[in-house]
Amino acid sequence: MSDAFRCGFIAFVGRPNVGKSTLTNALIGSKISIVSRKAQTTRHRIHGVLTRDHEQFVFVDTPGFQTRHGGAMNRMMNRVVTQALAEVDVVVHVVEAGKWSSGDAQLLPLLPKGGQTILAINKVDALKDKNAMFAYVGKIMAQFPYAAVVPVSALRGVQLENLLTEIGSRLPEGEAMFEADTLTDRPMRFIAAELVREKIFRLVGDELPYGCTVVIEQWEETDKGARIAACVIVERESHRPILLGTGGAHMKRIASEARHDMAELLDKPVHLEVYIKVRKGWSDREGALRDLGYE
Ligand code: GDP
Ligand code: MG
Ligand code: K
Repeated sequence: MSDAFRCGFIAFVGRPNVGKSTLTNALIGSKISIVSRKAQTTRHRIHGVLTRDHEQFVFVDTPGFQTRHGGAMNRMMNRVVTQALAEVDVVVHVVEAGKWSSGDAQLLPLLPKGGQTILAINKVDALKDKNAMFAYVGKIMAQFPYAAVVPVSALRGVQLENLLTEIGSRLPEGEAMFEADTLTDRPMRFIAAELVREKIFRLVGDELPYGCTVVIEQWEETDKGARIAACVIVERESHRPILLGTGGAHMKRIASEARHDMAELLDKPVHLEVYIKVRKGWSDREGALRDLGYE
């Protein structure tokens, strides 16, 4: 293997409760290191970045797999997931040692088969019969051509280095995409704004002809929680009711979903206030941009 620096996107997938969150958090560490983007844009939502001497691991969130919707919706979800997974460099399929259910099997058709999918068998600490592991692995390997298999315990921190090595060796050679360790709140503010924008786009994107800009105007964070205020800037007065929805229903939903995501990202309760400002033709004016915190 060459000494070249490697950098790429990694997605963890698996049915609920296998330990995906615990595992990614154990790998990334508790600190959120999402930082100024050096280059390249991504459609993925970034969960966290781990930078080491020879690799930068960019862990991304993929759309949820578990859906209770029927046929057509399911097919569409699957298409979205398949597409998202095809765009990352390494997929880690997380399963639970000794347990294999239909929820695990359902994922198999969606996983990329080009040698970039790794099987992580989590919770080995909880496995009673260690000898059963061999048969368990054999059964799974017969169903999918995984590039590597790594038994781990996210909870106890077992074999995590090994998992990182397997992932790292499959990342493409290339420069780091993110600054290594600038832990300011600026990138977090940027991400928070993006979260609000994403919710707006999903809910009323079709109806907002000029889109909108989201600016985080207040950010107060303690160990116990965060108080965040986001201002949505639209071009015209007529865009305000579109954003609000009947009885403010759209805005409530946007704020509630964004708040949920922010709380998960920051790992603490979030109080989020979202309000709308109309600023005609603001995007044309450089001064206005500076006022709004854009350099
Ligand atoms: P996710 O739904 O896949 O994100 O799963 P979570 O990370 O939320 O974990 C689900 C449950 O499994 C939690 O109660 C975790 O504490 C537990 N868990 C995660 N990893 C391990 C592990 O390595 N060993 C054991 N014994 N429990 C684990
Ligand atoms: Mg989770
Ligand atoms: K998350």
